[in-house]
Amino acid sequence: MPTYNERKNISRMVARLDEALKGFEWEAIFVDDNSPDGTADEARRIAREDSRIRVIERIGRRGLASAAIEGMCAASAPIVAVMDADGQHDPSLLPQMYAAVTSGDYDVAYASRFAEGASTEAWGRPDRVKASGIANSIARRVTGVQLSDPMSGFFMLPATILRADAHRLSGVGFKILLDILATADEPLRVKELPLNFAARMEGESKLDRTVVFEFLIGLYDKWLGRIIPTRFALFGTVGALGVAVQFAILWFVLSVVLRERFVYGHWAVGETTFTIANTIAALTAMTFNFVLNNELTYADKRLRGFVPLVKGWAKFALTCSIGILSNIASADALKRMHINDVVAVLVGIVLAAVWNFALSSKFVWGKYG
Ligand SMILES: Nc1nc2c(ncn2[C@@H]2O[C@H](COP(=O)(O)OP(=O)(O)O)[C@@H](O)[C@H]2O)c(=O)[nH]1
Ligand SMILES: [Mg+2]
Repeated sequence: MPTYNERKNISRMVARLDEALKGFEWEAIFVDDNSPDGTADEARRIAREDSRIRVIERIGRRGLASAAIEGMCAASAPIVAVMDADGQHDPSLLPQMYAAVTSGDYDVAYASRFAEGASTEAWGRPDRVKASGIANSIARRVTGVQLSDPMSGFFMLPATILRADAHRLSGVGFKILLDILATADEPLRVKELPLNFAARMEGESKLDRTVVFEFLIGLYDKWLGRIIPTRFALFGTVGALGVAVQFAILWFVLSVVLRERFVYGHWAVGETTFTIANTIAALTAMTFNFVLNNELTYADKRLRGFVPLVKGWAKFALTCSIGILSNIASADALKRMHINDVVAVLVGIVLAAVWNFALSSKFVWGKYG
């Protein structure tokens, strides 16, 4: 069970598992991303009295998919399941799932919110029901996985199948079941069970805000992630937005604030004014890139708090300034070799992007950065 701020739900979850799994030998692993509400402490408190309960506490990491993968890999049981810790997934389906995956007829069993006999009424979130429906149909088209609810987060499979593919799972954004199904070389035989998807017991959804973004990232990762790594694609997209920001600020300062005319591709200003305006624009664009990368590209390693943010920004600025030098130097060199100016500039940009990405992912958002 991946958890983030589920403190109040842990003991209820354990009690419900105990009830649902009477007659089974089981272990439950909570994979907590250092939740500020003390979820891990609560789980450890229970674990001290019940050795079937274990806790993996990850520091400086975020992410539902990677938490699920790590939890499953840490299990010693031959059959593993993933479920939410907030009570939305009914544990009484676990024995049916177990029967399916041990029958020899199925490789995976999962609980569908949209199968015949399932319901999402108690969820109380028609907006999310609709969003999930749309996401599911896109996911089916892209991955070719034909299930009524490939985005389900409640499933069971033999640990051997999971371990065989674990190194190829993307672990970002995507719903993990879909990832497993899309990654497997041989199509997996899937048993679908109808789920009455409940409202969460306590606390609030973490996925409401990011669900669309995470979904798009997940699709990209499966689609083109092997050609251009997802994180680099995000970094590059943010960088391209930064270009637009720089131009917008430059235009704002020169045309709007200073009311300078723009004729034949030039602002009618002195060199110093232009340099100052462009410096302001470049610094703003860089700060914009830093903030966006911190929010999106490195959401799982996000820097928080005033001091870490200022330090991160300074390191990002240093990285980018070296990137700029290599950008200009390489373009100059190519130009001297009589390569087309536009190509020379583009090569410079790509080189700088790779440099900035490689350095800032270690130096700004890296663990020891
Ligand atoms: N470890 C970990 N668990 C998470 C994270 N985000 C969500 N979860 C857990 O994943 C489960 C599903 O998340 P939830 O917010 O309920 O999503 P929703 O059901 O789609 O609204 C819950 O048990 C969450 O506590 C995360 O970043 N890390
Ligand atoms: Mg939930």
